[in-house]
Amino acid sequence: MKVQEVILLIHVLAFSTSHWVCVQSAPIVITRTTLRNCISGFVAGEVTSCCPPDINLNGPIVDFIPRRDRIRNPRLRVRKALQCLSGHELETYTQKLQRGYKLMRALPQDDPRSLFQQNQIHCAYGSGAFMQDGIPGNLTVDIHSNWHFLPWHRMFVYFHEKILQKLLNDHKFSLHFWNFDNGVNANETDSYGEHRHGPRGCFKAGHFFPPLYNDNSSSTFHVNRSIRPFIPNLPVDLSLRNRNEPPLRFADVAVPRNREVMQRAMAAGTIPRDFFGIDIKVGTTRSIPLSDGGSLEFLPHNSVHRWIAGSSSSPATATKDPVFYTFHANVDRLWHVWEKLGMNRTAPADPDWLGAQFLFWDENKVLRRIKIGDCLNIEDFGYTYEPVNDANWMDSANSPDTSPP
Ligand SMILES: [Cu+2]
Repeated sequence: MKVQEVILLIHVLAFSTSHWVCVQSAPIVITRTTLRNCISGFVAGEVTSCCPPDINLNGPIVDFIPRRDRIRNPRLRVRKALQCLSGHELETYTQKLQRGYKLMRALPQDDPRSLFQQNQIHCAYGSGAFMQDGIPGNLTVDIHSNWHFLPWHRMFVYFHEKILQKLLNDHKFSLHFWNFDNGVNANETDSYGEHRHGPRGCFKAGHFFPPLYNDNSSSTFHVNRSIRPFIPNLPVDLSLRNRNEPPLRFADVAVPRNREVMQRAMAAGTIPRDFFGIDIKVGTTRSIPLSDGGSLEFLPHNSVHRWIAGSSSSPATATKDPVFYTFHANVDRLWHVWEKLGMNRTAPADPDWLGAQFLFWDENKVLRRIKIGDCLNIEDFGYTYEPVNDANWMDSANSPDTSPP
């Protein structure tokens, strides 16, 4: 064999080897078998028990069709900033939200739409209760600290919102968001320079715990939180790395620090891993270090969980608190805002991310199968976000004490 032929053969072998490796890699796909094989999970030092009841595992599995909502209702629903609601609109929204959670709490515990089961599904996906199908080694699935985080939570909040719509008999109901990243009041905008999206939308600081969720006589209340949400005029602290840190950081300290955290989280762009987190595929072990998550998940998302504390500190219990869903609507919005910032900020093109599939129960208790590749455009779900001084933190300078470890 001539030298050139040997070189050619090496190239062919190398190509087919890399191709073979490529064919072997596969996205995480959750099936009915995954749900049936659910085991006890383990998270935050505790064993969890959050598998779905058998009663919910039969019945059809229906594919989520992107744009179906859009075709039925061409007008996009608008998820608004809670701090910008006022007057009649605030009154109506408060009544609806409280009624929605009252009904959700009153559903039987084995109804997948009950608040109890909404927490169970997040717990199961987030505590290693689901194992990867069809491979040896009992490898588990996780939706935190990796690239599943943003799309999985987009889907979860979407189905949660559909359940509220069904319970309220109002298909136009939108789950408004806690605009925790926005510490700029209208009368303060000048001191922070120009705004990227121009003077439209709501300009009001949204960094206080939403009062709508703090009324202890209402269904939107949750008892197991730290004292922080109850302290008047205390902004959320997006730089919180330890839930036991002293609770008091008033606006003069918190606002510049929060802006730095936001700027750092959203500046990530050219490498999808930085914003979305590490990849997890079939055969990849569950990622435990929090720092494996993307920049938006790491800080500010994890810090808001720590700041609320109590149930919010663990994936096994965080979704018992109705504030979780408005908080995560804002995380979802920030992913959307990040894409609008441009400059190579695009989603991963890896087929093992795009092809990953999850199962959720919809508003009719039907299991729905949804792929990450079908959830990249919020308008396909029929909703959009109110512009609210988006990205006002992009002009913030970084300081060393908010940098990741
Ligand atoms: Cu979560």
